[in-house]
Amino acid sequence: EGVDPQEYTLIKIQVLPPYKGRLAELDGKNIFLAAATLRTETMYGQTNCFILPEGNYGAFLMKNDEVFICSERSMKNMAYQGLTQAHGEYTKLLDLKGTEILGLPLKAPLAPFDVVYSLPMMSISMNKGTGVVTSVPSDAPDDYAALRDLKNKPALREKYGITEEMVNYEVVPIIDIPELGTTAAVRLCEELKINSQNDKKLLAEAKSRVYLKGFHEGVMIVGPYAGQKVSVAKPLVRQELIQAGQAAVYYE
Ligand code: A2H
Repeated sequence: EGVDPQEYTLIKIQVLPPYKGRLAELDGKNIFLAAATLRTETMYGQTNCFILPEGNYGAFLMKNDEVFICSERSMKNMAYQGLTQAHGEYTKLLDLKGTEILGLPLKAPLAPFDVVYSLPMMSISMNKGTGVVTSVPSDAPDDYAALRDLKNKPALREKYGITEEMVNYEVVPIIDIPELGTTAAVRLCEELKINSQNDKKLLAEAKSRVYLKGFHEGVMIVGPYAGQKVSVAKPLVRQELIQAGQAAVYYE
């Protein structure tokens, strides 16, 4: 961990009932995958949510009797940030393996789809954020590469019980970046000939190229801030989601 605190936005991605498997024990409660993002203004382009299959997650009781699914490490931090029912304490309702929460139907705030799914991603670190990563393949090279792997590899889907329908989502153009266009992550993955989500070095290069340019020169092309710069839209979208109860502030 670095010295500077990282300020994330937790996006509350709702698990749609009826709950199956071990989640059925939580019937009647609102369950959310709590995804940590630095790019709140990109939530208009969500096509799925990523989970580490081998990761250890928990279902935790939060304020308003909501349930968050995330890493226990992040829940320990959340307990000191006013998100749980008692300061410094948290209640774990279930231990969950990543594989148990794949293929869930979800409703993601601001996404243009009625339902998206939780899918496997191998490069998730359980030591940062919540271990839950919301997927915006238009602007995040890692997300595009991982979604493309699932689309192109039936064996990978079968291994995790993912159907073709769960990955049948087109990239949504949401931000125009000079020279990189409206689906910058796709463009860079092609230019750098990134073959899969395992191409770590090339993905790091793609990320650094899209990230800074997107923030400073990107212009929103969807939503209420269409025509405005990303740097302007970001805090506004964030505030809106927090006020609507669809997101929360999270530091680590
Ligand atoms: B970002 P930093 Cl559109 N493991 O959100 C791997 N990646 C993780 C993670 C974890 N445990 N937790 C969060 N992340 C991702 C959107 C996005 C993101 C876009 C473009 C770039 C981007 C949609 N995915 O991040 O290491 C999350 O993906 C590029 C840096 O803490 C989160 O923001 O700086 C970002 O990495 C946090 O990365």
